[in-house]
Amino acid sequence: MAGPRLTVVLGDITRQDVDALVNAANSSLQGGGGVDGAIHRAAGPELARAGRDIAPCRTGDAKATGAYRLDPPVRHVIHTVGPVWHGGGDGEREALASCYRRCLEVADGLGARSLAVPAVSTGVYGFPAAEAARIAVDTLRSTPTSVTDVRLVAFDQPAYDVLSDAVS
Ligand code: AR6
Repeated sequence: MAGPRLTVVLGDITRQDVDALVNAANSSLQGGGGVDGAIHRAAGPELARAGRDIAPCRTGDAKATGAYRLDPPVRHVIHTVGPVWHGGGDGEREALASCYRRCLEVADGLGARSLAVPAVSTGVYGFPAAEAARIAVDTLRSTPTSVTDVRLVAFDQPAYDVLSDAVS
């Protein structure tokens, strides 16, 4: 299987026309700040209830829920828990790669062909953005999957530049 086509876009992940959104969650799957907060606001309170039913989610793992009030064609939210950056000696890189691998595996299980993914761990969790972008791109390209399109969503111009560099 060829790897998915990777596209970098600038904007809000909740506005992407894809089958599934990836959420940078925490282990409780109950919502939070950043992209997690935005997705929970857009999906409505059903999302936290669904999260509670399948929590906890370990660092490096991913679990899916429905998309509730998110606009079609989005039908699934794939929640992944990135590592907190502690300087890089604590398995952070491996854990981040595992997040992207597991998201593709879960997407395959759902039959999702297009995904929008945020820059997992690069906000509150403090993972250096350029290295995180390289890990995201390398992992998405090297993991066998039926997903055909991955939209890497940057929320601001610096994130867009870093992701564009990693893709090129
Ligand atoms: N669309 C796309 N990207 C966004 C959006 C959005 N609407 N909002 C923020 N980002 P973060 P983390 C970017 O902090 O580092 C939460 O509280 C943001 O600019 O959302 O994995 C969870 O509950 C950054 O580039 O996630 C966890 O406790 C990227 O998304 C914790 O934060 C990730 O930043 C997870 O921390």
